Amino acid sequence: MESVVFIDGAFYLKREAKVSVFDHGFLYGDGVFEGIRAYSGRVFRLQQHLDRLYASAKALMLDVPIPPDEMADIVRESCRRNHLSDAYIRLVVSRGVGDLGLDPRKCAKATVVCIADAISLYPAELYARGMAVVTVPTRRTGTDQLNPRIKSLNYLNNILAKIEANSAGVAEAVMLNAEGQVVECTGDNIFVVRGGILRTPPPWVGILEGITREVVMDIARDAGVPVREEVLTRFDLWTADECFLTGTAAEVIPVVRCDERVIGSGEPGPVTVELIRRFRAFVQAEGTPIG
Ligand code: PXG
Repeated sequence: MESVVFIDGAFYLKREAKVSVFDHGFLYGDGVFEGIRAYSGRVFRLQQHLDRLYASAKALMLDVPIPPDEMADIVRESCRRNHLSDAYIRLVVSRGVGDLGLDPRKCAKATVVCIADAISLYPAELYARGMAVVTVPTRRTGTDQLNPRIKSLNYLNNILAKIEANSAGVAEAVMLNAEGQVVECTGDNIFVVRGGILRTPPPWVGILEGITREVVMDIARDAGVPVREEVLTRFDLWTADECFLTGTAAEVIPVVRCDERVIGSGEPGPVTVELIRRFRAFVQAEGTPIG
């Protein structure tokens, strides 16, 4: 059965789900988005994703033409119509249709899209054995530039970083800020464990404050693992006992090599394995029912 996609108030068959070439999301990357998961019939952290979406839109002075409670219904309805109880949901709000000038005032109304699709999981082997990453030359945009807290449609720095990881033959790129501090990966936050303490870069170095990151910090504290938000350098990655990434798509995924240095034992460490186990249980235990 063909899936359906919500665009501006109606559902369209996937092959007919199209937006205008004059949409400034397409012409300029002018817009915001969210990637959300549903597990076993419940949308995980829906309110937090909506809060971040509306905050990103506000920062760009982008009026979302649908209030948050209706947006929540659209997300749930998208899952229902596509008969999905486990889903990857993409919400996009773009500036809308305008002319060829970049002035957003020419765009009368924002375009709202909701796609609910089957989740394509990373290979189980990556979780069991861990992945390799490299630090890359392309920097994460600074907080004084395109603020990384805005989850915008402009991901070109991250895409360049991904290309650099591809060239190095590894699965992910670790991005640094202008000072060379560790920020995050192209679509995931990063953590290290050393001496039993979990460390992750603080918001001010220029991260997207990941919803999975927050959940994992809470889970770790509940498990009795001390958690610190601290500036990390490449040295801290190379000399960590354990390392992992967090994100809506990847969940919690171990990292066992960085810049050709073996991390810890070269296998996913005990804290990482325990947090993966707890995270998987946690996502099944809460969420907004799809209905
Ligand atoms: N950092 C960045 C730059 C991100 O884009 C995260 C961290 C993790 O945030 P959450 O809230 O998901 O824990 C993201 C996540 C994907 C994909 O399909 C994910 C993101 C962006 C684009 C694609 O893997 N964002």
